[in-house]
Amino acid sequence: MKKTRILVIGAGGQIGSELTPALRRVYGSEHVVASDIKPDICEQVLNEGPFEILDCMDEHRLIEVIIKYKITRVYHLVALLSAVGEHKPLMAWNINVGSLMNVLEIARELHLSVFIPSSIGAFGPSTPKKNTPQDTLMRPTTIYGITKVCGEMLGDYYFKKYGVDARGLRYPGIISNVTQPGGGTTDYAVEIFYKALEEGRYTCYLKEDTYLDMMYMPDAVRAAIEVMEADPDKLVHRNAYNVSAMSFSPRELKAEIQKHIPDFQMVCKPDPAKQAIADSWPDYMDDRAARQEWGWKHEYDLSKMTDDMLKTLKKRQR
Ligand code: AKB
Repeated sequence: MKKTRILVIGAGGQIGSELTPALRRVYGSEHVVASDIKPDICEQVLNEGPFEILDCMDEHRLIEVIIKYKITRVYHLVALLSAVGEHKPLMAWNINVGSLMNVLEIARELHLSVFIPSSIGAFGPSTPKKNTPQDTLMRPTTIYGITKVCGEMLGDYYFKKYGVDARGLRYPGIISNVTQPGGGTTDYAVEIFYKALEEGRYTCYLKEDTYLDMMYMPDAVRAAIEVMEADPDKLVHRNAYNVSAMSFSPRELKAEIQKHIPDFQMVCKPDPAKQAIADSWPDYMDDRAARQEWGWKHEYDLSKMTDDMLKTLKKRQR
């Protein structure tokens, strides 16, 4: 069997910073090439295996890197997130869809498998909000969401038409303690931990009763590896599995943090643009397809995630 050699595009981003080291532990450091448009990224990613500066819009450079390292699988993690995308729609389209098209075209020619991350952002206000089904109405109202639906469909198209082994997940908001996200609607659930420890207070840009699906990074990383390793014969919904772990509101997250930091205070000053995006997304998804088709199982709930986030960030502050 051909050895798996992986290229991570966007290795310096929120997911890439933790997925790249995890992939290196599974497949061997020399078989996982990290790439990003800039070299000022997390040191572990930069130093513990091959790294290439790569602008994924540059298809010639993409081919060069793929051939140089005999790549067989690409993790395409580059994206402009939901809130920032609303200010830069053309850029969001070009980055989120244009770069994916480059990857899929090369995958078609060189027989690569591709991981395509989708998001709860692919859903819209007409989607059922609670227990959002795997197959349902998808009419997103953000440019980010439109690019995510498009990415899901491109994955299906390249699989059906050309046999490209493209697979993907609909990620909830991801909570992590290595690289902070930027420009997303769910970012509050990360910022709040830093502010709780640094200042003991946080001003939240969403209403306190806004429910959103969330996931802790160790689960997000494991899901990305497991779906790509899953038995292809068992996959029905290849390109966009709902994956859930926990759903909470800012009020519930505040209460959980207060169990560790009793003086922690939070006020909510909703930002109308971000609130409108959050209101158009599900409260929580039904992820039975992922559980049945490839054995998805989350490990972190709200209390386990909060405990680990605070412990890890506190250790790093010392
Ligand atoms: C965002 O908020 O834009 C992202 C996402 C849910 O896809 N974190």
